[in-house]
Parts: sequence; C-alpha cells; structure tokens
Amino acid sequence: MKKENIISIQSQVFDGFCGNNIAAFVFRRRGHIPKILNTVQYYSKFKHSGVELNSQEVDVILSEYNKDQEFMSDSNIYFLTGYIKNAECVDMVTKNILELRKKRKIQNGKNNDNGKEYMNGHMNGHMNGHMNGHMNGHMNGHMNGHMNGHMNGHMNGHMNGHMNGHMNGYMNGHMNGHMNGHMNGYMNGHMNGHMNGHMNGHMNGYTNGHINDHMNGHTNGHMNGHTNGHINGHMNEPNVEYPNRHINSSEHKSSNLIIPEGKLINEKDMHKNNILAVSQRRKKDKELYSIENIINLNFLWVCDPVMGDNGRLYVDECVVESYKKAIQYVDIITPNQYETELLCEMKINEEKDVIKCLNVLLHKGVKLVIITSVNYNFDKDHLFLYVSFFNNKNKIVYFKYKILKIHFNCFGSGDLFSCLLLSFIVKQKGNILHIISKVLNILQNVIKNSLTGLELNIIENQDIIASDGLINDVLIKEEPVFF
Ligand code: PXL
Repeated sequence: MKKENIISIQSQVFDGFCGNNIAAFVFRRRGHIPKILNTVQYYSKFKHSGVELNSQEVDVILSEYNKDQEFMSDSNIYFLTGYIKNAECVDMVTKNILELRKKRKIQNGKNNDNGKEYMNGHMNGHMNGHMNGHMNGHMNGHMNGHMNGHMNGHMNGHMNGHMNGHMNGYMNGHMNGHMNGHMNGYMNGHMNGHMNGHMNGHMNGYTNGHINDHMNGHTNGHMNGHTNGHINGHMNEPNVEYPNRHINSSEHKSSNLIIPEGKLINEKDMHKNNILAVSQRRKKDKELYSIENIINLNFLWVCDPVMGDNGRLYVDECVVESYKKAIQYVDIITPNQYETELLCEMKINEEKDVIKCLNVLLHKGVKLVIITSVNYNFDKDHLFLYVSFFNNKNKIVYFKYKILKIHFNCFGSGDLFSCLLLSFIVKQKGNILHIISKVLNILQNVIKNSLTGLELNIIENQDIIASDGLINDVLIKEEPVFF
C-alpha cells in the first residue's frame, strides 16, 4: 500500500474554528496524519490581527518538503489548499505543487499535457483532452478523452473516452468508452463500452458492452454485452482472478433478481435467471461516477479558493487573478457562490448561470467542480450544491443537491466540507455522488448541533465527524441536471 501524504495549507486562528483549526482536527480524528502549513496566524476569523507568512517563507517549507519527496515515489500526495491571504503566496503554493507534480511525472509517470499531432516515444501518466494523430511507443497510466489516429506500442493503465483508429501492441488496464478501429495485440483488464472494428490477439479480463466485427484470439475472463460479427479463437478456462467465465450476448433481457451476497451461482443458473445483466449494470453504475475514473489518486490538488462570502472579500483583491491562473492545474475545486462568481466573472441568478460557470471551470482544466452553496432569490428555504465533471464518454454531467437552509451565520462550514471531502476520497474512494451525500450528512449534523453559538462545535461533534456519514440514515441524494 502506498503511503498517504495529506498537506493542508490554510489559516490558523488563536481562538475559534476555521481553516487548519478545523482541518487538522478533522483529518486526525478520521485517522489521517496530515502535514500542516499555516499561511497566517490570526486572532480569530472575525479579527484578522496577527502575522502572515510571506511567499519566501511559504517557499522555505514547501521546497524542503519537495526535496524530501524526491526519492519517495511510493507515496500518494494530496494537497488541500484553503485560506491564503495574498497573491504571491497563492503563486508560490501553485509553483511548489507543480514542481512536485513534475517530479512525480518522471518517477511515477504522470503527464497532464495534451498531445496534438504526432507523439513518438514514451508517454507516461495521464493524458486528458484530445490527442489527434499518432502515438508510438509506450503510454502508462490514464488517458481521458479522445484519441484519434494510431497508437502503437504499449498502453498500461486506464483509458476513458474514445479511441478511433488503430492500436497495435499491448493494452493493460481499463478502457472505458468507445474504441473504433483496430486493436492488435493484447488487452488485459477491463473494457467498458463499445468496440467497433477488429481485435486481434489476446484479451484478458472483462469486456462490457459491444464488440462489432471481428475478434481473433483469446479471451480470458468475462465478456458481457453484444457481439456482432465473428469471434475466432479461444476462450480459456477460468483464470484465478475471475473464477467464473461467461459469455453473455444480446438475447439477455433485464431482470430484477438480486444475487445473494456470497452465494456461488453456476454459469447455467446465471443464464437461466439472467442475473448477470443486473449485477453488471450495478457494477457499471458504481464505476460510472467513481472518483478513480475522474482524477488520479496518486497526486491530487483540492483547491478551496477561499476568498470571501456573500459579496465580501476576506483576502487581498489580486488573489482572484492568482486563482484564475492556477485553476488549470487544480484537480478538484470547491468554491462557494461568491467565489465562483469571482473566478468566472459573472453573477449567478439562476441555474443556467451555474451551468455556465461549471463549464468555464471544467474547460479550464479542473476535473471535478463542486460549487458548495448556491442561493436563489426565488427559493429562500434551500441552498444548492452543484457538482460537475466529464463522464466516461467525455461528456459533462451535472448534478445538484437541494439542502434545507439552516440559518447559521458562521464561516467555517466550507472548511469543514473540503477536508471531509478529501478524507472520504482518500479513504473510501468509489462513487463521488455518494461521497458528497455523506459529507453533507456530517456537515448538516454538525451545523445543527452548533446553532447556539458563533462557532462550529467541532470537538463536541467529533464522533459525527469521524463517522461514515450515514447518521439518522437521512441522505440528501443528488438530482441530475439536464442541459
Ligand atoms: O472559513 C473561511 C476562513 C478561513 N480562514 C480565515 C477566515 C475565514 C472566513 O472568515 O477568516 C482566517
């Protein structure tokens, strides 16, 4: 197991709860061992008297950490940034995160560049966006988005989105989405979605979805979905990893039968009861919005662009510009309504404005956008959380959570949200929509138990904070937003 490194860069206050006073406690109470960098030391969140680190001081700490990490490629790194008072410090934090990410690219194989035209040689890590043209050589890691053209050589890891054209060589890992064209060689792992064209060689693992045309060679493991055309070759006996080997084709109809957990069902029964289709669909639903498919969990920047609330700034004005520049490198962003308006240079009055903002942020390169609180004039009783990301077909999806407004005039709930979110992502992984429901469940309960004072009762609610977010069994469910 890789070592976990959480680095929380936020404010600290002498009295009360915000920034790292919340995050440090929450992370530790939930079993993490965070590294804490305090950007300021204020008296309280209401009285900003105290001291502030300058950008050189921020650099001293973070570059020391970067040096230490040089030879430690066996760890996952998670940055959480919150309150940073001035633009130079935001720039310095960004610079250090990028430097470390770059180093990781060499050691771990991470790459976030978009390839255009030709790419020869090796590509390690992530490729997001579009690649048109040829790729020869190796690719390790994730690829999201479209690839048109040829790919020769090896691909290890995940591929989401579309691939059109040819692939020769090996593919290990996951492929989600569409593949049109030819694939020669080996594919190990999962394939979800459609494959049109030819596949020659070996496939080990799962195929879900459609294969049209020809497949030559071997398949080990499962193949579900539709096959049109020919399958030539061998299907090997069950391997160790996937003990049940099935070929299901399009004559299966849906069924509501549920497989009792732990019960072994033989192939004949599976076909008879037509259960597999259900379990596959469930698995697909689970995987569809899985955080692992949206971001790379080896290196992650959760940026809470803490700038202000309700039209009032509490950082220097030029911090806005620094965040705008940094956005392209951020994996997850969690602005409130006012911060979203500042970053996207527009006012939010109705849902279509929110959608515009989500699109702006996603097209700048953020992989997961969560707008933590939107208030509408036409609904004073609720606030809304929006989440958006590219799905495995490279299409933007939007969801919202309708939250009963609790009239609690206190800053800090955003800080509690962001550290809980990171904790759930690191610990639980899986469906991001479920994670958000659970984080909201904890947040709502802590706020409800803090209504009598001006601070969040973090310590008093430590058991709720440490919980799995299923308190009272009341979960706010996401609703899809169609645009
Ligand atoms: O909750 C955001 C926040 C963080 N840090 C400091 C703050 C605030 C909000 O007021 O003052 C120092």
